[in-house]
Amino acid sequence: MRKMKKAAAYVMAAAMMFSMIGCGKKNEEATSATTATGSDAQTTQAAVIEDDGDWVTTEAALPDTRRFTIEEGSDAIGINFDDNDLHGFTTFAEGGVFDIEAKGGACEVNISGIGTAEHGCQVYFDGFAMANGCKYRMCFDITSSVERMFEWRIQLNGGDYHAYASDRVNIGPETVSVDYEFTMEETSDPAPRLAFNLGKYEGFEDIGAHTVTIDNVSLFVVDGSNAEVIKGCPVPIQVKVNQIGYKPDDVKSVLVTSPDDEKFKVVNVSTNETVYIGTYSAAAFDPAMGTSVRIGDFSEVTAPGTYQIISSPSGASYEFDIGDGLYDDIYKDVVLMLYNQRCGTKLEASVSGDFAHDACHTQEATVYGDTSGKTYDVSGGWHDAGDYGRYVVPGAKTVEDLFLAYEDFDYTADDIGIPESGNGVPDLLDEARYELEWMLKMQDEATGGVYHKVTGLTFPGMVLATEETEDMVLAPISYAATADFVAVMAKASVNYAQYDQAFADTCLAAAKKGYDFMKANPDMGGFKNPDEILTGEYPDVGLTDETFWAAAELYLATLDDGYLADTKEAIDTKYNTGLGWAGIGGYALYDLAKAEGIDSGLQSNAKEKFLAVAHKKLSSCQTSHIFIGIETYPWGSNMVVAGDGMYLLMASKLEDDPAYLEYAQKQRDYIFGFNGTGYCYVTGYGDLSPQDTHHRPSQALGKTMPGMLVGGADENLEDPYASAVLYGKPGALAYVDNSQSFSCNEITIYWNSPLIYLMTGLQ
Ligand code: 9MR
Ligand code: ZN
Repeated sequence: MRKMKKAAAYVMAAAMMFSMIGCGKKNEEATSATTATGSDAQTTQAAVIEDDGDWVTTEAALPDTRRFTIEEGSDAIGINFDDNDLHGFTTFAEGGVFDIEAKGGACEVNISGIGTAEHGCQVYFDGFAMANGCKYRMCFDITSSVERMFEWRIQLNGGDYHAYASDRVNIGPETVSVDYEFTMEETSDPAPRLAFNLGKYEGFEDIGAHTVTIDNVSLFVVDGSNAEVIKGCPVPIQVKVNQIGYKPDDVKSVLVTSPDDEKFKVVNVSTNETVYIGTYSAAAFDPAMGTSVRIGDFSEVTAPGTYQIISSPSGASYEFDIGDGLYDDIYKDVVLMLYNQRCGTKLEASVSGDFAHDACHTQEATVYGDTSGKTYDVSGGWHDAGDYGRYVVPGAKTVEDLFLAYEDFDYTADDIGIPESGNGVPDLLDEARYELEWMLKMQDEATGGVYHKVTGLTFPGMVLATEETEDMVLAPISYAATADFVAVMAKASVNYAQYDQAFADTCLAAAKKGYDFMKANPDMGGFKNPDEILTGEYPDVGLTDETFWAAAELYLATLDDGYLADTKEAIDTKYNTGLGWAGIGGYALYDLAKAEGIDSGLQSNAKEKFLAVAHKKLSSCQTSHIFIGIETYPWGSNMVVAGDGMYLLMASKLEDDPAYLEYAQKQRDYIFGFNGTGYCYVTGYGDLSPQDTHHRPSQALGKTMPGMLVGGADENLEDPYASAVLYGKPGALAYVDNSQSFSCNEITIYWNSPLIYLMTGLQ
């Protein structure tokens, strides 16, 4: 396997390399004979072949979809509200009570409460760019029905939200015309935010209801002569492969996102010799890619080595390997990522390197809305994602994925490198137990219900975990958290029994107690953040799958008739059959389908239902131009792709069809570079991988933690940075490697976990 290398000018290098390969080079030695595993590789396939010499490679050029150019004497923002339209002006609140309206040719802000911070009432505008070296003039007119002070800012829209330019201004009934000239000294920003902070300032008490009117907002380019050209997203490489590599016997495909390439060759990088020439499939237009794509097959190349595809005329792919054991290092890092996300404990430098830290978030938490002052120890568990919240719902999904990887592949490795390695318990179970011990603390002793999450009231700045010292708050008990808790605790009682019977008993008792809570509260509905809690919500209104999963796992753990009856009833209701954090019915179906010695009608019903979904997924993969199950790209699309790969592997356990394995590998290939953007979506690996993730430890330290799977393409452009730089991109290309883009470039425990399952199964 190959760790990340410096991405060079591959296309050019490839073109030069070709001239070195030259025509008519003699077929000297074969690059390799058969593979070490004794696969059926044939010497002829790996042999150097005659190059036909007819190769043209030009630099790929996709249209530049940048939205913003700097034109001297023009407005980067120019809005006068004369048409009574807000033109994208909108609000953010932290405790503030207010609204905005375009009225009388201006933007009117009606405030009845200023909230708890300067940005307690914020009016903002996104959708412009700021270029380094450019001289701007910020102008607007403003009045307020009462005398007050406020601050306007043009700020980084993420991270520490620091201002590029700002000023505090006293306003009142008389119109104030702000006119402020400045030069953008910092790195160009394609997606800053203009904010009017009309909230609470120190020494500034609530001033009662008032109206602020904003008009004639202009950010004028005074002098653009030194302005840097703002770069859009890099042009994706046209020729895409799995950058980590293939096992000798894998079906191997290359994707070219251009209709013009007819043929490609596979070149051994260390010898510069061509080992295979292939022709592409016919061009097919792929709407999600926004272009025609062609597929080349080079499965015949089986000899271990490092290769590159040269495609005519689109150029070269990144390098990739063929061989065994290519995934050993990346697998470890993908698993260790969970260790690195551990909360409430010291992270050892021997495991975490630069990401080691002392125990974080050890402060006791209060229950939201409880004024008694009672606090609870809910330390432990994994940080969910780029934020430090600990949420039961996605935590349970992660634990289940680890359980399945352990169960389905009998994966008992005890040497992954966590502190528990070598303790005689499989590391995947040790890692899962870290979350389970925390989840046990999240159960309310009195009722058996489970608190939805523990976080601060708001997300912290981009600080280290030990620096989030805000009060911890337990969000209300939710039905989804309780049901997910029940399911994984019930399963834990089975999986840990042979290692620690006492722990297994604790888990089962907790599961039963949680189930009683569910029975007593069937109509709780989905979780909603209380007004003051602004951290991740994980809302889910469809709870039939959660009910089903909880009952099924309790039945499997106990074979009790009561749980059996509930499971039988639940399995025939309508529910989501996914493997997500919200739709989880697939887990229930699968665990029943693969179980032995259970009610046979239930088992076959589950198997039939699970396989029906798997058949659909398989056929979506088979009809997809790029062999993947998804057609649309939601937030966290990489989780769905990894999850589809997982689904296919699970199906292969229930039904014999080699296509399952082949297409599970295709989902893997997508994750590692066989995709629209050409990114290997796991940090630290491949030639092109995310380097600027939305992940507080990485941002605070200025380096990227390895082994993290990012969310990936999100066609809905769900953050301001993405909407600025990805505007107009087709869904499969809607990805940007920037920490401000939390909808593309965040990481989570439950995006890594299906990848852990997939990689465990494919190794
Ligand atoms: O992964 C979640 C995604 O499916 C949702 O669309 C999104 C918005 O609700 O939230 C994502 O989860 C985030 C969570 O709310 C807070 N921690 C970071 C998660 C990943 O972005
Ligand atoms: Zn922590």
